[in-house]
Amino acid sequence: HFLQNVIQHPTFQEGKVNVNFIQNTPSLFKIKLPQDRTSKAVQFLAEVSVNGNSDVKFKDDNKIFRNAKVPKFSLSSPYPKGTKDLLTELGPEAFCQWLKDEKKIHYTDTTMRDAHQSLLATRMRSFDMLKVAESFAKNHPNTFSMEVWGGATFDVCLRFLHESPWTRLRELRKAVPNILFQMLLRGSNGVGYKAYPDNLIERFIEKSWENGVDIFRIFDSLNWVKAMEPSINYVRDKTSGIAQAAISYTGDILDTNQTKYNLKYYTQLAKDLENAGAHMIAIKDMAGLLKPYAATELVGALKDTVNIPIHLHTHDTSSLQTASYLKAIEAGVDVVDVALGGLSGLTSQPNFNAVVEMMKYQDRAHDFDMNSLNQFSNFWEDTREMYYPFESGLKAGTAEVYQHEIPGGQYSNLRPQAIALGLGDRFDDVKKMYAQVNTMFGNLIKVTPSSKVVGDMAIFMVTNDLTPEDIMKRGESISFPESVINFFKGDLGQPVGGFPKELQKIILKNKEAYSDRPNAHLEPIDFTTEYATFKKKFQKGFTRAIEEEDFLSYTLYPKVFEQAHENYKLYGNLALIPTKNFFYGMKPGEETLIELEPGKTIIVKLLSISVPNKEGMRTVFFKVNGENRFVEVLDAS
Ligand code: 3PY
Ligand code: ZN
Repeated sequence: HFLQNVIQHPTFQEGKVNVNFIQNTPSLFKIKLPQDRTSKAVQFLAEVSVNGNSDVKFKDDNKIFRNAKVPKFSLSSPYPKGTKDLLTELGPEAFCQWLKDEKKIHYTDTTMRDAHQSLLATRMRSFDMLKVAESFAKNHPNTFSMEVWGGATFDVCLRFLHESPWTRLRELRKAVPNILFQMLLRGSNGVGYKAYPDNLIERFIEKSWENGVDIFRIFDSLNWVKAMEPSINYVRDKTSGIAQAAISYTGDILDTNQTKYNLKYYTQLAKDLENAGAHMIAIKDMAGLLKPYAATELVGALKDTVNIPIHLHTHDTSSLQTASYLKAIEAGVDVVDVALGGLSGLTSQPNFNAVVEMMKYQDRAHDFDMNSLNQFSNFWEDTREMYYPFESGLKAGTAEVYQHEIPGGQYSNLRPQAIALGLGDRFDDVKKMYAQVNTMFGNLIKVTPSSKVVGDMAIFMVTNDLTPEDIMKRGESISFPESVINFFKGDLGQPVGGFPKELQKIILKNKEAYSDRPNAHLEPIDFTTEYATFKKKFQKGFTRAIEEEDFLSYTLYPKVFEQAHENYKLYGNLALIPTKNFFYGMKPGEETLIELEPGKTIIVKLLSISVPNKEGMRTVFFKVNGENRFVEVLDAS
């Protein structure tokens, strides 16, 4: 807009610009923003049609999308009762007892969180989720829970999709009032990559519950119980939801040479988490390393150790994990995480539809209408087409995962990260280096954010052609990535068995390390004054009342929030734009419908796009609800 003002200014057009032109022409900074919702939406469509969406790194103009069909349901019929109703009726303790007594195997559907985080770099938009949510809730109320929030979705939702994660949660809750909602919480790291003040985590949990989360899956990226304890307590004290504490699984308990993370380590960890107040235990197999026979051992041992339900999570990177589910189910696991077929497999969760079929006619079978469940799989398979720029490129299961141990949720990000740094052809080296860095760092639990530290270091070493020996020999003169320095300082907590001392000295140089909780070093948030300051700063430009939830987003991700706010001022609520148009704009002759609010839909037809004029401006002509409109856009190419 600023550039448009410059180009259209008479001084500029007459060619009389001097060095002080910008400084002496304050009117250049008066940016006229489209005011009403329709104009904002049309402005966005014009810009993305001319310049593309900057998040889409390559576009296939010949791509044909299929129309994703929402499985049939009755708008007017009431929602069948589900687990959410049961939790409300029983409360968390009795609910967990009910679950333990259930003979049937239960299923958590991760489609709207981990599945797309792990396959499509977390880009799934609320628009597509909301299309199908009510239908799913009415057709499959016997689903144990839906993981719909947390992990990387919070950040990506704001940063790349320009949506409010809170609005997503609230809208989904309205559409699905009957099935438990689950979120992934990184303990003291919240939904971020670093430690946050305790009182921020506390408020975040309380607000997440108020907006619709029922089950909080709490983990720590180093399996440090001390770091999970506060979150477990906040869920217990501030909500009527379920505190599910996760043991993050790495290595192979069947390998007798691996003594660090053995069966005893995991059972003790589970016992400690039960003692810390967890209502349920999750086995969080983030990289998909829990092989079938190991699942028998682990689940069996955990069942003997704790008195609370066990929930198993895995990623099918190797393609072996359905077998692990079978063994875990035989060993008495209570719930398993699955994703609807179209978004399952590989770095995502095992296939919901196939696992239900596997259990048919067996003692622990859980009845699902397969015809309907398959339609939901097809919905996602068709919808997925629109997200093609974000596919990870992995085409088949890979047993390499047992060597590199890269979490499924990281894999789909690490590849684009490597490509962006010019290491596209060296991704094999990055994977190998990831394993070497893990060994150098003392064999870590690798899950967000500790996995990011290992990834950052691997990329740093490959980029600079460094070997582990180089680091040990000449590390004193190397400046390491910030995330690596902070990690060795203790900013993510303490790893099992401590830090490798020699390497810690090399990396920290003169910096002091500490070993208590990182959160203890952080000033608490002063909610009263900081929220008031925030409101003053941001209320202008919001077409709705600003809320404490916005303040929480800002406190967790200040820069990302500011950028999202700028976008909101320019384009309004982008979550309302259909996905195809959001990523690829419109072609001449194309028509789209935008529902600005229930009952208020605009019909937008793009008529034509002019060639650029001398200043590079294109005029985009539309028909909006039958009326002609045009928008000028600077062609940035
Ligand atoms: C996350 O923290 O986002 C994860 O999915 C970890 O596995
Ligand atoms: Zn996962």
